Amino acid sequence: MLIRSRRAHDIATAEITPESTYLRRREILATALTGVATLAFGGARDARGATTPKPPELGPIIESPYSASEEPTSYDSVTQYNNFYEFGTAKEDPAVQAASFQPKPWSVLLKGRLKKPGSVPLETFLEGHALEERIYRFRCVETWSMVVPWVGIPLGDILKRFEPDEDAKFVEFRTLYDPERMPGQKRQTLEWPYREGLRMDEAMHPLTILAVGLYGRELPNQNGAPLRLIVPWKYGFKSIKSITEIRLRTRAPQTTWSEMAPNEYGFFANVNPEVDHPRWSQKRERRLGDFLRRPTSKFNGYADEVASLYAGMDLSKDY
Ligand SMILES: Nc1nc2c(c(=O)[nH]1)N[C@H]1C(S)=C(S)[C@@H](COP(=O)(O)O)O[C@H]1N2
Ligand SMILES: [Mo]
Repeated sequence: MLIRSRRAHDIATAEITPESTYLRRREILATALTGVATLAFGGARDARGATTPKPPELGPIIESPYSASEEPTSYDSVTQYNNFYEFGTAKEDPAVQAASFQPKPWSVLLKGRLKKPGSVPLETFLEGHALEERIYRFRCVETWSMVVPWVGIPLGDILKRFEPDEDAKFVEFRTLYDPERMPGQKRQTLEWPYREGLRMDEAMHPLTILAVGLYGRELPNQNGAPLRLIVPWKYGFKSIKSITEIRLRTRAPQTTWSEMAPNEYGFFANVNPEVDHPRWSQKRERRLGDFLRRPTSKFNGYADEVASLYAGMDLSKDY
């Protein structure tokens, strides 16, 4: 018990990078990016000097009407300031430690309360669906946010193909478990594999997508290649990366962060500036690249679309 709660505390603390450290890193980054070699490679140079080529461009993509109108955060910020504990716990780790990860071939196991379960190769899984670019606001539970041109497919469209039955009330997602390919899993920083969950109506909501790319290219490894969840009205930790298993369930699944620190992270994790995180306020956020903070909006600005899903619930209890 003691070990467990200490571990959860250490990790929860590691989730926040002090802003002074972060701002200093950005200065270093800005200096590194003036290097001509970086530009010649057409890739990004991270804070430790590693150069990673950009992933291949995706085929035809349609623009989504769900896109936000804000200015997107730079490609470099989106791909060099990440949370992905499978590749290290510091924000600049994944860009370096995931560089040699091979996300293909890949298949996703669909199981549970489905009439057509099975193991489906990524390509088959995506067949017949148009790729959409959706510029979404993305808010991490920590004090930072960004605006990302994700490329993906509505999760609901995909689930329908595998025919959920009437008892399907929740969806559970799991990340790949393979410590040889994901070295962070050799350490007990989290209970592996990373797990997340949505209620069925959240999963079927048209804002929820399975993302396979960003900025018109395949997903960089550090952002969850080859496919990850995006639920734009929830905190970033719901957006599980490198998914290998999707299971339809009757009851709510256990999720990684609410298991580690239940008083800090709940199942719903809707962006809610009115409810403080036990260790910091959630009233304001810093857009990556900005200097000043801005007020955080309820449901991350998507209240018109999703507030009705939670009618009658006390969102300070169901956080
Ligand atoms: N498998 C896995 N998925 C994950 C995480 C993780 O550590 N492992 N971190 C989560 C958290 S806390 C955040 S804020 C987002 C960050 O996504 P980004 O790196 O693309 O910005 O990924 C989420 N998905
Ligand atoms: Mo996060």
